[in-house]
Amino acid sequence: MPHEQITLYTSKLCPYAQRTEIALAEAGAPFKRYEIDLGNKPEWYAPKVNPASKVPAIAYGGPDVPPENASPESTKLAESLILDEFIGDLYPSSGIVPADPVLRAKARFFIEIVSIKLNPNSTKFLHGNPEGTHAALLAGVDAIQDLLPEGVKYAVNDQYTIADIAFAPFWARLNLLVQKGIGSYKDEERKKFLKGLEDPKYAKFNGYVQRLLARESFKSTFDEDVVAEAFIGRFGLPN
Ligand SMILES: N[C@@H](CCC(=O)N[C@@H](CS)C(=O)NCC(=O)O)C(=O)O
Repeated sequence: MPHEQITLYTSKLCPYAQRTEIALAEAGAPFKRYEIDLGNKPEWYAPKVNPASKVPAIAYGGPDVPPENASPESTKLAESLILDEFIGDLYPSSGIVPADPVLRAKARFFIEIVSIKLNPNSTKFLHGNPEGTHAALLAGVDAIQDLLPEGVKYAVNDQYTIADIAFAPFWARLNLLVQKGIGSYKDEERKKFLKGLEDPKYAKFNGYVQRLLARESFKSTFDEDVVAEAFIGRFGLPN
């Protein structure tokens, strides 16, 4: 299938945007990358690209124009999970959207659990919200580990899919910030979380996340220093 041009509007800081960058890397899709400064978004971005004014967004097709001047002839698409599936549909050989309906449903279910059971606890934890305890965060880890099949590499089987893509950027940021002590949590909570994760009962989860963070498409789209610096700006220097 011939592919039309893809322009990705993204930000190195944003876990949602990294999802789409990973999907494009997995697909080996050529694309133009445009970094949006989230603290000072260009005034053309909402009217010309994404009315919600968020990253990621894609301009697909249309003439080859500078990203600042997106053509009305290109299709504008947004929402990281939708973009990941779109890229998987354009590039089925990437395997990121499982062809098998059962595996596809499992991948989507995994994403749902990450969105409901882990990410909100992670945000609360980082912000020092009283509900964001180490125990709540570990309960999110439990929920994910329970979904991981035994003896396979990734969330649904040995194939790396949209499920893994959806989770990796969020885990990477939490892991980075907790390891570096960046966040509004109490240090005691941080230590309890890290100690809890060392429990051998999390061997399956820990093996899984190690594979996620070692994946080339993840590494090539994650700028640890930029992310850490931005969060220091938000939360202050580590204790
Ligand atoms: N549900 C959206 C969330 C995207 C999102 O919240 N992106 C943030 C950056 S991480 C953003 O662009 N924020 C800009 C703003 O809200 O003004 C997705 O999955 O793509």
